Amino acid sequence: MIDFTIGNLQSSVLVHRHPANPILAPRDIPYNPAMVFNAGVVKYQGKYVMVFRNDYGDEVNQTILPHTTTNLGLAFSDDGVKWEVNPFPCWSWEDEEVIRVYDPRLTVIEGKCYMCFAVDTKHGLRGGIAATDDFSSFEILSLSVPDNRNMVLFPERIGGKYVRLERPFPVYSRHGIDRFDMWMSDSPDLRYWGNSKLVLAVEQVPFANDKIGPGAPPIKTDKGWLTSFHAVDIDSSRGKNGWEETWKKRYTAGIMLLDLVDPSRIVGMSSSPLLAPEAAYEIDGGFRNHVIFPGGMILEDSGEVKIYYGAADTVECLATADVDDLIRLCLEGK
Ligand code: BMA
Repeated sequence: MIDFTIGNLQSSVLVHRHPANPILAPRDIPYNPAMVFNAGVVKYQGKYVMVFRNDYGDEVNQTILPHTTTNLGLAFSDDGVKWEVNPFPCWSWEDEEVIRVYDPRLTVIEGKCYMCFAVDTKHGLRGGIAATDDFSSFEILSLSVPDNRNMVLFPERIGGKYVRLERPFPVYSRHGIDRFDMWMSDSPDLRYWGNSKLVLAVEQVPFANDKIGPGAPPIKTDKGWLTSFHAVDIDSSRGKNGWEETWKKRYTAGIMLLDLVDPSRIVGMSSSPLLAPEAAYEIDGGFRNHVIFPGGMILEDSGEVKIYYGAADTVECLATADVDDLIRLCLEGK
């Protein structure tokens, strides 16, 4: 039960929405799209590569909900802003047990590309990790037990181990309500995961009263691993706010710094959201308005950080910020 509401939230003045937003929308997709969002983005072999979530249905409009059928699409870019979409989806996993794969996150480690993803199965929600060379075939390396998702990989081994952030769904000890936190596990080979630790609890985030989860894969800075997360607050007075009958949640993006050597240790965190829903494409006309869901973060040589996020579960957007500003935000806690 939610015992307090969060109220009005604003984005940090240090982050800038790109004027080309939304940078990818259903109109850009050459096959059966309805909502194009929650993408993973990396720089790989000289190009920006995006794998995005495409939800589609037989009949899509604002009164008939999409049939939550999902595939993953692929797009390439030379500048990270203008995207060329491949003519076909790159992955939908056909298996008796699998309902759909969604919310991809990409990380390049030692020159190889890995994709974390969520899988709805008939027996629970699993977090997966796959390796790919060409974004058309994916070798599944590991699948968690239910319920876990929002996995992201760090872009290098730490202390010799691969490390991931993740978000399990602890129902029993959290009294069956959404009080979900961010965790971390490590692995010698990306297949076997253990040594799990709590990283950030939802009650440590002043702009969440519901749940949090990892956002984009962390980027390395000299002050720590710069890491985004999504934070959810519920206000039961919210009513219809999108295509569904009611949508009481709001998703914002937070930012924090994790220790370079022991990333389960938080070095600093901004006490306000980095991005809160404000732009028209975030608050109006979407499937679920007031949702910002970061899934990709790229540090450019210039110090610019590109932050890719799904908006309103309907389109994909880009915001930018200076890396030193983001570090300061975390260290000053504001
Ligand atoms: C979460 C996930 C995300 C989605 C968000 C808002 O639980 O399903 O894929 O963007 O809800 O609907």
